[in-house]
Amino acid sequence: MAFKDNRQFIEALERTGDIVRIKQEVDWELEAAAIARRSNEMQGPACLFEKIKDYPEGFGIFSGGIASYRRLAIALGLSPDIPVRDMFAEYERREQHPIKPVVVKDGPCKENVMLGDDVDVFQFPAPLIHDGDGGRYLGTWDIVINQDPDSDWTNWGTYRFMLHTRRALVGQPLPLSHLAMLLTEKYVPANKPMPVAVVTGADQLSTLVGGAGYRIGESEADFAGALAQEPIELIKCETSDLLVPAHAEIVIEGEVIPRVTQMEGPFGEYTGYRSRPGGDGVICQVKAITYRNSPMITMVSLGTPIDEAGVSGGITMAMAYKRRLKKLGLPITDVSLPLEGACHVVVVGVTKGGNEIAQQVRDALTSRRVPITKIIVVDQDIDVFNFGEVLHAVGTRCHSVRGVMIKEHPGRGNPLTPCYSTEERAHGLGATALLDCTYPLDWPENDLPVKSSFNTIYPESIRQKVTENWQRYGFK
Ligand SMILES: Cc1cc2nc3c(=O)[nH]c(=O)nc-3n(C[C@H](O)[C@H](O)[C@H](O)COP(=O)(O)O)c2cc1C
Ligand SMILES: [Mn+2]
Repeated sequence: MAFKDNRQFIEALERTGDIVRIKQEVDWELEAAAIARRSNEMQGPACLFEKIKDYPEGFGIFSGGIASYRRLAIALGLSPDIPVRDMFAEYERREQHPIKPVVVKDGPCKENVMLGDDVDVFQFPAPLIHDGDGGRYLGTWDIVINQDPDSDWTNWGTYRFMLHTRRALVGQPLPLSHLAMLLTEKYVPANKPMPVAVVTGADQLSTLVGGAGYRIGESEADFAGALAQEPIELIKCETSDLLVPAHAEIVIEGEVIPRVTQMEGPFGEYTGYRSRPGGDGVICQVKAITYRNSPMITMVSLGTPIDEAGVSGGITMAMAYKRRLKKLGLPITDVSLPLEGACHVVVVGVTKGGNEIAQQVRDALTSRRVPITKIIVVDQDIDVFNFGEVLHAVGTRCHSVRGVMIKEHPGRGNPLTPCYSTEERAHGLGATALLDCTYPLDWPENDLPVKSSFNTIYPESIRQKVTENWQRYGFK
């Protein structure tokens, strides 16, 4: 079962005790985001802020919707307690069956329509998220929609957008994003404004796919349908032909103006740092705003792990990396990104290891610009989703000379990652350490140590007896 909107999802979170409804008035200026951040850092519940200072009753902020794998499981209609490995397997299965969206004539996002001179983005309680941010962000956990003028490809991406003036937002889609690519390759040469829609408060699965790295020509809406296991309902914009999720809370319709830039940022980034000053951002001239009654902005109070951006990166990057490695025929079991690593640490399980395979994994994963700084390759007896086991392997199986292989990647580094110097950031220089925890292939089988754990060093009969009698022994 999928949730059409955040309102249904919030009800589900209430049933499982995974959300706090905050009725007390909170300030859009830092307070709401600080509360959400603290809850994230305590691995606490999602937050629904129902009364925001300076704003009418009912204009709310919803944060932390899927800031844990438990809540992502709920969003996917799975048991909150499903093992992460099983959730990944189900996600991978669903992703293989994209479902095209359907277009509807009427939808809740049209309950209110603001047009022309009435347009005022300040009428919504856009939060100031971090002290030192360049402005108030209406778009963080959002979907920005644009269209290839030469085909039927519609792109969705999660890109942040900040309030600029009453009728303009400023955002920072990076040069390699599909939005920036369509803008610079198609609209700028034609000197035509590019229609966009900045959607805040779409359902969580649609927003999740906005942040996932699908390929040029692939429509994220089809993958949102895949995850929801039913078509996403879309509805036409008032001022363009773009189609937007019909159950979204707020839709900002606008145009990106070619070659016009304004100051955007700085911002506390997903790496967990404010790692660079503000810079040139694209301007979205707002032409209309449509919104639901009592609209809720979705906000990610981005920062140190774990928040919903980290969870979304954790699962979507693992899927993308696994696809890439499998395509190359590498003997992969599973891929995971420990959430605490802010998408910079990747663990890859292999059925057959050895240095050569580990290096092939590393080369495949770093062939494009990626945030990865550490790649850990483990044999298949290590559970890549159990970071205690992974660290045990790093400590005991990774030879500190033979097993650690470093490599620099000119032009492929992530300039937001603080380990890089100003010089490296300017040139996009990246570096990766490969931690090969696999046993060398030429070691004789009987030289391999026997792992001394309950599951590996006791005969099946004893394990069964112990498990069956567990409570009788006095354990709970
Ligand atoms: C919360 C959040 C905020 C993001 N903000 C930006 C951003 O401002 N600019 C950007 O280029 N990418 C941003 N990203 C990453 C993109 O969403 C991601 O690269 C995605 O693949 C972009 O879609 P595209 O591949 O269709 O361009 C953000 C991701 C998340 C989860
Ligand atoms: Mn895309």
